[in-house]
Amino acid sequence: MDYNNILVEKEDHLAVITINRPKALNALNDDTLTEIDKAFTELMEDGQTRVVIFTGAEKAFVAGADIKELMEADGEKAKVISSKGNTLFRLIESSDLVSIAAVNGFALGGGCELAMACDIRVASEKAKLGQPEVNLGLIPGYGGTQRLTRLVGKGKAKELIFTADMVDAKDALKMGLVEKVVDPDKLMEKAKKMANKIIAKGPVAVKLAKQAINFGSETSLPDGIAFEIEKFGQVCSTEDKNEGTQAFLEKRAPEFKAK
Ligand code: DAK
Repeated sequence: MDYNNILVEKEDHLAVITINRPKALNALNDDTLTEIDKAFTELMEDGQTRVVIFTGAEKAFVAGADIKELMEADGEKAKVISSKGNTLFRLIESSDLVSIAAVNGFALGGGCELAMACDIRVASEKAKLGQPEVNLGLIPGYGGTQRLTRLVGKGKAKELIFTADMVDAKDALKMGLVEKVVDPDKLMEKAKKMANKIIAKGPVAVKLAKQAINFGSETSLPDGIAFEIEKFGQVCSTEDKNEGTQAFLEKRAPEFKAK
């Protein structure tokens, strides 16, 4: 499938989606959201992909929602764009696929929100992240007020959103906005290394662990623990659990079948 605003590469269980509108610093316009949605949905349904890396072409990851398009949108159109972006980001967050944001440069506004909807963020030393919407008289519209608060805490989220300050990768790491900072030339290599490490694990186990972490982060501890018990029971009735435990005892590498 050919796209105008993104590139999609597949290597076995790994896929890379590159947002590719470098002239607009990969800003997310309506067409780009449509293409990401289509590509991601296809990856969810192909029965092969397990990890998706999101990155951006050239100097930006994604510099936000497309400001030109936002400016021109009337109330009705704005509602459509808002609902579309939010639905897509929730799909990425709640999907059984693991998503890694390889943040190569500016991740601002909707770009930071896309990175935060991913499971894990690996940033280049050149990355700059932030939620600068108040500069435009807006507030974050793709989950930024919620996901940033959950990642970095209420005070830091308020500081970043109220001041519109960008943070560099080192500070983002310190506050828990990204999980790893790497040499810019090694960003994709490191992101793929992490992806392949995850791919080598029990696929059902990774999927259920993601579900449990997501569920627990949105509910009370007792409900989260109850959910974990449920998922633990589920994972213990898989062939992969038998293979994993047996392989350990036989001192060999497991051969997981995603069953
Ligand atoms: N949208 C459209 N074009 C953008 C853009 C963006 N977000 N960011 C950059 N560009 C374009 C620039 O206009 C410029 O285009 P030309 O002038 O060459 O035609 C080109 O990309 C290169 O940008 P610069 O010349 O500005 O590059 P610099 O290196 O000098 O500066 C920068 C890089 C990232 C600091 C700067 O471009 C910048 O400040 N960009 C805007 C960043 C920003 O404010 N992002 C947040 C966007 S607001 C909602 C849903 C979602 C949202 C809100 C509400 N609901 C539905 C209610 C989300 C909002 C946002 O994300």
